[in-house]
Amino acid sequence: MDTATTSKAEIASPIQDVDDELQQLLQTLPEEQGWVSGSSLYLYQGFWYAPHILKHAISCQRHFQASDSDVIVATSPKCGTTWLKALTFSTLYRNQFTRDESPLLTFNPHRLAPSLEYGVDLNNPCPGRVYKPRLFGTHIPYASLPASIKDSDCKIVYMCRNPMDMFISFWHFRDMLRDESKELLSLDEAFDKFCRGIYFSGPFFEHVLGYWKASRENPNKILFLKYEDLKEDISCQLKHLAMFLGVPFTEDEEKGGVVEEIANICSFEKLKELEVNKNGSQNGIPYKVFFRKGKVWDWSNYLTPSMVERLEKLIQEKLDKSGLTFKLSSKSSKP
Ligand code: PAP
Repeated sequence: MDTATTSKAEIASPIQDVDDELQQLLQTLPEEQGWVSGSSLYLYQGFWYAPHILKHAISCQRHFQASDSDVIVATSPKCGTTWLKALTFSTLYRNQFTRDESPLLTFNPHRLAPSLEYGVDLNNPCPGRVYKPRLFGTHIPYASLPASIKDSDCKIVYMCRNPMDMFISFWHFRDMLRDESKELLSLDEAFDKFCRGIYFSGPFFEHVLGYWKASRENPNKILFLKYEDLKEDISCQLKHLAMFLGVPFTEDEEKGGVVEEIANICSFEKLKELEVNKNGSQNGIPYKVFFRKGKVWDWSNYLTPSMVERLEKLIQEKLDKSGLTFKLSSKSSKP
């Protein structure tokens, strides 16, 4: 893999046309109150968006041109996006820097694998240099991805997480980001909205199933990963990821501990303690909010038995016959 310097001739994301239409479009879309007072969500193509994200998502749908070599890290929010970006970046470009010079030590993973629907500058996606192949992130559901992503040979790595932990992570995330003058829905109220699919990027099951089905139809294009599996055996999952990306670890690399080095530098404990992630920020979002606990099954500290029952029923109903299961505790694999 080579690197190239920034070329201004590459496509920019022309947001102006969408800006002009957005207000009119919003008036035609179903609207719901978000989880924080004063915020609104709009239903576009079956999924809920905040207006500023919808604007970029539509622009991306219209203008983003994927290359066959691109890699897209796709997730539903709070399913391990930051972790997967770090792992994919470190695996793809591992021969371009030594471990102690890794850009991850000075840049948050969201800077190194910018998200399409947050207004990425395609002329200058990464700090300092353009890595090839290009690496982007997205929360856009499979059905709404730009046609060029679906039609090209670019690869998609999707990661999901059990919906109970995802919900708890998201509720805390909204709390950490909230302006002090705004109120967050109670856990009960937010849970009800979550179960009805109303949060940015929801509904959860439709998001996950869109990528799940696509990955079953085209396993060479879409790799489907689960947060819990990475927690259980990161080395095995990293090797799988590298193989899928077409950059398998060599025998020498495996013997030399490269897999473990990457797992280590991308670990929650390591990333959380870096200066950039403790004190840095991007677009007004402090990076520290992306590193809360990094644990599996934290939901058991928050959800009541009736909440668990409601979500378990939903899991069963939505995933029935899909072949997709979630590990909800150290013992179970549901449905
Ligand atoms: P995003 O989709 O908004 O980018 P994302 O990175 O998916 O967010 O969510 C953060 C969650 O991933 C947090 O989970 P928690 O609230 O349950 O703690 C965060 O702690 C966890 N996380 C971040 N980095 C890592 C990592 N390196 N390893 C494991 N989990 C991580």
